[in-house]
Amino acid sequence: MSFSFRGNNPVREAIHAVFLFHAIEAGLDMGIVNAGALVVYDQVEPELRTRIEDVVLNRRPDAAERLLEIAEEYNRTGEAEEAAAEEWRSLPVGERITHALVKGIDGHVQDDTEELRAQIAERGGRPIEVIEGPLMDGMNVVGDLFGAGKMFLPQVVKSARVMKKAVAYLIPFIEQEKLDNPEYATAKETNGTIVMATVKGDVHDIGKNIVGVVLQCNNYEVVDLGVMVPAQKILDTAVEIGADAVGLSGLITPSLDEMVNVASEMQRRGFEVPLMIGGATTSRAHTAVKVDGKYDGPVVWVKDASRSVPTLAALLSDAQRPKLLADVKADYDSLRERHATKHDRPMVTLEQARANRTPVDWDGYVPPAPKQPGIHVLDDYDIAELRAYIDWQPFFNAWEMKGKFPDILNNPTTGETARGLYDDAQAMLDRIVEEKWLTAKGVYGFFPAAAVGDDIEVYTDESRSEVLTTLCNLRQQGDHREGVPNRSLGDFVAPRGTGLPDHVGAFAVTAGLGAQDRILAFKEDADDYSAIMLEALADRLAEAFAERLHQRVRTEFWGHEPDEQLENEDLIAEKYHGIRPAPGYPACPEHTEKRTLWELLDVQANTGIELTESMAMWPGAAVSGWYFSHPQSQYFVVGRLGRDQVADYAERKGWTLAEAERWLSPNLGYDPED
Ligand code: B12
Repeated sequence: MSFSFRGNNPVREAIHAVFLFHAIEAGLDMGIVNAGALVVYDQVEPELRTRIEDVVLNRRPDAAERLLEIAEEYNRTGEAEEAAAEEWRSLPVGERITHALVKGIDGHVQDDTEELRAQIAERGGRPIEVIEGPLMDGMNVVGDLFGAGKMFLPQVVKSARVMKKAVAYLIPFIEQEKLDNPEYATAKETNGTIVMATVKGDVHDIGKNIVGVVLQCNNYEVVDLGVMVPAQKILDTAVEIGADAVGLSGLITPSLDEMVNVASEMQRRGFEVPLMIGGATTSRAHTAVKVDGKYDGPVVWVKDASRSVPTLAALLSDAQRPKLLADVKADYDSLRERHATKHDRPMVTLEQARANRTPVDWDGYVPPAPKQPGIHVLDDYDIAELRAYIDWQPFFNAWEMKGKFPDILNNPTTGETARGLYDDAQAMLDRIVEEKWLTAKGVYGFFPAAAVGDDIEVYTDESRSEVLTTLCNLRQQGDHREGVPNRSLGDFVAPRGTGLPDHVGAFAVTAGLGAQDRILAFKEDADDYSAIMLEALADRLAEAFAERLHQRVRTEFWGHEPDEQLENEDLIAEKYHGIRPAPGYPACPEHTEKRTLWELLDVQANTGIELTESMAMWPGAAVSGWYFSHPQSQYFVVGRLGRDQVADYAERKGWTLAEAERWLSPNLGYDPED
């Protein structure tokens, strides 16, 4: 039997909820339902629920007729609600604009802006008044609600889209007015101007973009220079436009040094404006210990988009600045003090750590031979397949939506926004797949290998007589309690001395090819919401690609777990044997190992993914790493390193000690200057 209900129909949602409830009761897999469209079973009105259950559970012969009967009534209610939803269209135009801004509705924005502009022009007013009046009033409401935690980031970004579209519509009129009346060519009134950039060598964009939109919503002028921006360009631009602040972003640890460099350059060039630091890899502690001392002007680490507005507002306000800076100074002083004692925590020598390696019994172990030895390219991988492997939790995190997925969809406070966001993501994914917005490419390979000390030798062929390359690994040096090993990735490959024919794998994948042009097009169309959404989805698909590929590696390509059968939740929970640590992640924090990986798999030629000088991958939506098949292999945190290991590592990499200390700086367990 089939029913057809229009649009986002309440009856259809209720049927979904009731059906799902009984399907789960019956032990059916949940993955088939679009959770974004769900209402909760308990919330379905009892009479409607009974009639749906009559159909779903086949309880009475006239069940279908009775459901259709009640559905008619609900449809009428739905229509009344829709009519009410459109009622705001009869408000005066100024109020309509405020309503559209607060609700993030961009469908009528051009018509309404034009109507208001014409009205204002008729009484001799100027187009800028549309911005300074109703648009700013609306954005102030948005800013206040966001600041008070009553509005959530996705809604704010949608509001910004309405604002930007209205402003984009007005710009030609404002420009024309300036030509007609040169005395009007004065600067726009804003709360201040900030130059923002992701530092040289880093490609991370999404966090900075979110912050940019939120600041713009609060009437700050944001000059966003994009990604991989050298210090000189950031600072030249700041001088050129008379910026009131500079904001830096970064995703990976090598960017931390570049931020220190920008701060030093600001000092050298005599800047005084505040420097704001943000991005996944940054921290209060790093800002306090490494950046703050390099620049005499204010240096403030900002946790997230919601903190960016009050922080910038305080930095630019003569009344609030002294207190903010005093608080920051007290906080940074205590962080520096704590950092100074950090090195006092006990560590063992490299020799002791090596003696406490992961106990693996190689006797009788039979290393699994790869089913597909050598290098394999995955050109244009099916994104429709990857979609099912998406881990949605980080997607909601990126949009600052707190709570666990999928519960977040039914959260009483945030559920509505979360569902809207999820529906928008699904709709965009449909288009990504159908219209081929993105191309996913990958390369993977398996190589004969053996552990030699902490490192892993990779051989040219199965004769294992010639070393092709060496993967350098670090080892934990914390003083662990009895029975807890000091691990290194090298522990998970059979040592050369065992003579066992073990292997190691490598991969690099991207789902970001083609993303940039479309992201730019969205930005040009004043649609940051879709631009950020696409970036977030490309990142999710890259991660899903890594997950799916690893699954196929375990079950087919290397084939060490041929019988594994896991659902997506189990994959996310890593309930399988074997690991895929990525250079930069805590078990292998040293980023230059990506160079070795690039050479081994000829990544650039095979996939188009490039490595920047800071070892970031471009396109940004990319993941690369190693495969280990041993059932005891596990993720761990290398943590702090002693001078002995850093010196040893420098020798193995053919580096000077200073070079090693630079690349390992976030992990140093000592101060190189001591
Ligand atoms: C999602 C994610 C990814 C995604 C997307 C990355 C991308 N293109 O941006 C994917 C899966 C592709 C990925 C890949 C990698 N990742 Co990653 N990733 C993450 C994760 C889980 C979340 C980062 C994120 O996007 N957060 C959401 C955004 C919105 O938040 P945000 O960037 O922090 O921005 C907010 C604030 O920081 C602040 N902010 C940001 N910028 C600015 C600027 C200013 C001026 C201000 C005021 C505020 C501000 O406001 C923002 C909004 O609230 C983090 C771990 C974590 N929990 O942070 C690891 C993490 C960042 N990744 C890491 C690593 C190592 C990698 C890889 C190198 C791994 C690899 N070998 O493949 C690659 C590198 C990718 C590349 N292109 O080079 C490390 C980085 C640390 C390090 N050792 O270098 C982390 C910290 C994980 C870890 N614990 O080791 N990653």
